Amino acid sequence: MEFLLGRSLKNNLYNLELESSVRDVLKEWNFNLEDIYEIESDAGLGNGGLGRLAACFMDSLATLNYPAMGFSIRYDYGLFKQRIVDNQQVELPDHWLDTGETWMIPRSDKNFKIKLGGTIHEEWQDGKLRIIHDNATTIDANPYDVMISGAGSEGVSVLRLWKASASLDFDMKSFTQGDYMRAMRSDNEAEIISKVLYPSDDHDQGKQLRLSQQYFLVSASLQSIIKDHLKAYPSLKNLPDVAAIHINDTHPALAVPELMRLLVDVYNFDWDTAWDIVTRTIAYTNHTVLAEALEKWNEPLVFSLLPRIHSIIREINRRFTDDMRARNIEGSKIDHMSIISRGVVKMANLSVIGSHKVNGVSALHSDIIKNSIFADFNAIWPEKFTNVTNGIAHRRWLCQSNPDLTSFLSSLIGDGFKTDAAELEKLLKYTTDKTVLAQVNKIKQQNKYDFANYIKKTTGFTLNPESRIDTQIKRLHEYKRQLLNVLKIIKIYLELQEDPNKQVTPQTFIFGAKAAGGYYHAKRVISLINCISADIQKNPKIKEKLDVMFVENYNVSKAEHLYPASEVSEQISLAGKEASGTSNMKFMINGAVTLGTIDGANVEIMESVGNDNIFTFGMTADEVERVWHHGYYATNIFASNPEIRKIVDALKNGFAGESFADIANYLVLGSHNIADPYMCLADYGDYLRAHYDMDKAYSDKNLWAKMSLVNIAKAGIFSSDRSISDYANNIWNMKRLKSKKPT
Ligand code: DL6
Repeated sequence: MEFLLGRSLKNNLYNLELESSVRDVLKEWNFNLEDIYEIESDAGLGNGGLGRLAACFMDSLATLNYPAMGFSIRYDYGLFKQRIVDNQQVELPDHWLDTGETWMIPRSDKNFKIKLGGTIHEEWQDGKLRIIHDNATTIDANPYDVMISGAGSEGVSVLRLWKASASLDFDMKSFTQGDYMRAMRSDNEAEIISKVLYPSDDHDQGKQLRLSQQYFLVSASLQSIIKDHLKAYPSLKNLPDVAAIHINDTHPALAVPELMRLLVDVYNFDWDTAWDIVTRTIAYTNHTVLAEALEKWNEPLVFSLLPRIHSIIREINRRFTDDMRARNIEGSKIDHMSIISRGVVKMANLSVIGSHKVNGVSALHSDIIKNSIFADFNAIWPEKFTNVTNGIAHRRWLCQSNPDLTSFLSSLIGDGFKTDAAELEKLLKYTTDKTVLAQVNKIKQQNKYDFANYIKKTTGFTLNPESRIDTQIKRLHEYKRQLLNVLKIIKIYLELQEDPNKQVTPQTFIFGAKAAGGYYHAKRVISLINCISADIQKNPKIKEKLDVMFVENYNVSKAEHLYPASEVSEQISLAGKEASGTSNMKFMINGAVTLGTIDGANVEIMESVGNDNIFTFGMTADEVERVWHHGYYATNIFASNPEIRKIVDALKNGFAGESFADIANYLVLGSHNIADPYMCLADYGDYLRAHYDMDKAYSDKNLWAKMSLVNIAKAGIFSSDRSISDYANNIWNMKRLKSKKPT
């Protein structure tokens, strides 16, 4: 459902090795290529990490010559534009198609029809019992292809985006009967399906329109895959041998019953053969363990919107539960694993049952899904569960966005790391070379100056490039605990208010985050950050030592400016809750040092750089579970810690004239006396300890540069090239195409 592409011009010119020729030609016409880049709107067809991961994968698939297509929706409006007005988030529509349309090739030869609503019944036709779908609303799916070039390869990944329109047949019927209004209405009803991306991440929306979008996407995409397959092969029997369909979280989980429908109803396969084809073709990645993000649909809604799909899901579930009973599995476990129970359709269970492989996105997360949400499935099908740690397109996130660092690395170890990120390890031999370390610091310092200029030019905010840049950029969510970072900032702020001459490392805390429009708490944290920032601006003496900046409308393009300039990477989710995280990898490859919990891919970062080159703190995932079960008593921590009491009082008194008593209460009392479920106060003390350890290391420039270089050197395994090779080898059973290019 999501591909968070950002801009495409720079990526394509880079991958096609055209950047310098285009720059030269533009110069002749008095244009600057960088200015041209800035004109392009970000394609914000995704919310956050999940969508950006998919975009990175398209780049790696093309670069590694794996023939692949992505399918999504051509949302007229991508993720909303964020404005901060009176320190609060305001959501505005994102008209990305203004420039985004440039990249799309309409494929009017590949339209498909999708049926929603109506009723089904069986009818004998030519001696065969057929399913007849009556009174459905038919919608056309019109494809628009976006080509994503590979770097140094001939590969091109195709991203097919479906636009919904009223089916001509349907309109014409109404028109010819003189029912103009009805025809117009159907036009609008159809088009609304591809109108807007749901701006919610790690949270289930559960709206009818969202279910229509999901079915629209999977039905159009599967029809397209089948049509292409049947051009090359006489039957769909060999589909699993030559194709792999990967569902990115549960959003496209309807692919399981829809492929069954196409095989059984349209291509006349018997159930067992069809099920064998489906389960050998489809694989599923889980991207979250948060209960509120696991999609569930009310069965009556599925029945009324997708009557045939509903009957197929029921049959899949009947066969599955029969099988479980035959294996003598306990009733309560069967209920827990079943797809439909108590009037609810559980998309994660449908995805597990319909896939041959299920993976988590970091080693820790994959363990957690095996031992918690999918433990019962894992007991029956242990071979189904595996891990593929996430990765990032390092060419975009290092080579394109940090050119000075990249050319310095090339001067040390050659260009090989651009296509084989593992070669970054060659840098390890320079970790004691003082000249190299000094250059690492110098490049970071220059990037900080460039960033400060960019911020001044684009926002008017004055940022001290000599201060340490400490950054937390990701969606705003309670579990990611931007609030914990804010508590630390308030502590430093209170100390400086008490003693403005106190010696502290000058530091600028940067936040970039969008909150889902209806997520009250997250929006309050955004206001809090902005109010603290506004407060500090009024006090120039404090601003020299402590500053806070909120980057409005954080998106892929802004991220490309932020990573090269950042020195500290804040990765402070409650352990066990962040499936992987990918900003941690982008910071690392740009030489920032992680200050993080033992969560998601931070664990693998810690293992690869070693404990000396990362600052970790807080409860482990097991400890979190234990505390949660024994009861989390925030009031006790509050009562016994005067520092926390001061911070809570400061929240109540407020910043920039606004009280944050609601957040103070959330931390200590919570609603219904359940305080902050993400337990900020429990990790606060150790977070501060790690912060001061980091302060100490930062004061030694040579040591910090060494840590930075080790992080860069060890970032190779977090390239999405490695993730894609893992998927290809362990899940898709897929070979790279041979390049026709002479080597
Ligand atoms: O796997 C990509 C990304 C992870 O890095 C994040 O840790 C995880 O929170 C995110 N998951 C989602 C789930 N969304 N929904 N629904 O965005 O996936």
